[in-house]
Amino acid sequence: MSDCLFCGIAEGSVEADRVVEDDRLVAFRDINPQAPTHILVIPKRHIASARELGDDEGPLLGHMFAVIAQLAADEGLERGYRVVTNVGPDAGQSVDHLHVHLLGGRPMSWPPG
Ligand code: DGP
Repeated sequence: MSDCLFCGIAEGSVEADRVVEDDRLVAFRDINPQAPTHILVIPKRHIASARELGDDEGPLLGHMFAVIAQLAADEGLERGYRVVTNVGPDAGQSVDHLHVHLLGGRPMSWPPG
């Protein structure tokens, strides 16, 4: 989508601090980090949110989570990490392109705010 910020990052027309890229996804550091490690993992293909996911996206999601596990290892998050995807305004989704937050490097409380 031409007016989608994260499509711009996926295409390379918008700058980001990329940590991983392959044919299906890009991972980059969040511009407003909420933890010592705060990385966003996005599919290159435009998907508005997790609400739009179905069985066909199973392989893509498995790949995203495998990359997240590798990123967590690379970042030294042996004590654990949190994986979040916000869907819709009540959850605080501010960019309408599926993104999974990888947060770690500090203890986190539950429930989230
Ligand atoms: P969410 O609130 O779940 O939609 O998360 C969107 C995240 O995207 C938020 O944590 C800030 C981040 N973000 C927004 N614009 C940019 C940007 O231009 N570059 C980067 N690296 N992150 C961004």
